[in-house]
Amino acid sequence: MEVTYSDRIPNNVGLHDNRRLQRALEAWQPRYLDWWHQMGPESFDAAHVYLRTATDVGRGGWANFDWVRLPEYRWGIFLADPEPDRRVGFGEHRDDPAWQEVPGEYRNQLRRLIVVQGDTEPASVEQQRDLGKTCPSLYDLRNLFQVNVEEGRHLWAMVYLLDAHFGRDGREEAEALLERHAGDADRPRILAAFNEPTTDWLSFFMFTHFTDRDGRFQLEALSESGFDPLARTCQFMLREEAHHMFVGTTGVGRVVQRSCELMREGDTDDLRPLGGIDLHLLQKYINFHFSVSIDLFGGETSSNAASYFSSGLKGRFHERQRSDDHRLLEATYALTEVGAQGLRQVDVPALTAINEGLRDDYIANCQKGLDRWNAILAEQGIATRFTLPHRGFHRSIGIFAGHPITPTGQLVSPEAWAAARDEWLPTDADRAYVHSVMRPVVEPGRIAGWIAPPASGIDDHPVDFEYVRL
Ligand code: BYC
Repeated sequence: MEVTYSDRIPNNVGLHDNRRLQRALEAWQPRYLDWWHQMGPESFDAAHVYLRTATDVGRGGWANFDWVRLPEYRWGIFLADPEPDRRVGFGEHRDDPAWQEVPGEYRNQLRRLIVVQGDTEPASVEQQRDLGKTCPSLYDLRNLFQVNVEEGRHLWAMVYLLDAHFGRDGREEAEALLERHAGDADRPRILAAFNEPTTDWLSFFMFTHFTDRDGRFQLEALSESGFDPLARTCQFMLREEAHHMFVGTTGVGRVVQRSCELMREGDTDDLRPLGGIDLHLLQKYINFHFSVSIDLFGGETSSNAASYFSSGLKGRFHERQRSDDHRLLEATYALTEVGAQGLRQVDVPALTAINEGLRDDYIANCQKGLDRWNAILAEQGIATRFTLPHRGFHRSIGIFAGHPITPTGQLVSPEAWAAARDEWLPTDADRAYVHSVMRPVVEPGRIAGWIAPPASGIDDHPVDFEYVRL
């Protein structure tokens, strides 16, 4: 697919030959830029940021590094190259040619999936709007902006699908994506986790580790879609997404590293007098961000998810690499649910448990991050280990919602849960403390005292490179 980079909207979807679509997107572009000005990173419009920009989908083309002012970033529309003779990989239409146009009977479902996916992208930029003012280093500031501009591009990816394939209601949905806002009392974002503010950098690193990882797994499932333009869009988004999770996993890892150093230097677990973040506080942040993020997978059993799968719209993680019938006509799934005596397992049709299966794959992948953080603790000779809480802990969606389940998976009385809550989840005082150590550090090569420097810089530059020229 040829890339046109000189157009007002860089793209490899042949916009030039589709006047109607080009007009629709060019009409949306100034609204997007207004939204970016009002809701995107505050106070950094004039800064020159060392960013990567996609100019092509091929090797070498999608990561061009250069100095860019944020509002001048070239947000483009890029789909991964088509796969010749691609077929629907699962569900009732398995082995039919993949759809290039929206199948009429699935139009509403498909639009809903694209809108939910699209809604999260600008939401995260809104949530992170104020973070630049308290960056721990220029390296981190640059990474924040890289994540932000790419979430903006992912919004473009979904808006392209809406405009190209859903006519008038697609255009209306594209407008609405700029009208809902994270945490807005009247017009909030669709999914709950995208209405929580991200006001400190520890939350940002946790968010990019846990919540962006939900993004990865949802995009993986959508990249299996029988609707080929959606699959190809998501395939390309996934390349960019990897860096976002890298920012989170290494960011938390650097905090762990610094906390260990402070513990050894001060011979104490109490790091607050030293301006550090103690391990118990980190565990509380893990508990919070993990539980909020697993809510994003929806109900454990869901007729919506079953129908997305049967219709060929949204597959499972690595659908093509699985060796079953890809229809789930007979399969069952051992689901954990809440019984009168505690948690128990029941067999349910696997088709209804699609969300839970994706949540399983996600949880296994989250654990890898914890293993890395625990390896840092081990290297530093610290005996504490981080753990993921039980999937039933602190849930608001699905069968566990509102049940008093401890991080180790015990069903306890509501009173016992409430009494222990502050041991498990960040308190207002914890958050206030984290805020108090968030002071901006903007001299090249310098770093805040609560986090270790990164192991290496970006694009082969040293860590003390001036990644943002303020
Ligand atoms: N909060 O049938 P159910 C990302 C709603 S993140 C509020 O169990 P379903 C990113 C649900 O919408 C990835 N509401 O759910 C990360 C439904 O409402 P409707 C985003 C919720 O449909 C970081 C009702 O409850 N992409 O990319 O099986 C930075 C019944 O639910 C929640 C996607 O999510 C919730 N947590 O599954 C930037 C992929 N959960 O429709 C970006 C597309 C459920 O009856 N979305 N509800 O009014 C989907 O596949 C599905 O919509 C969901 C829900 C998996 C989210």
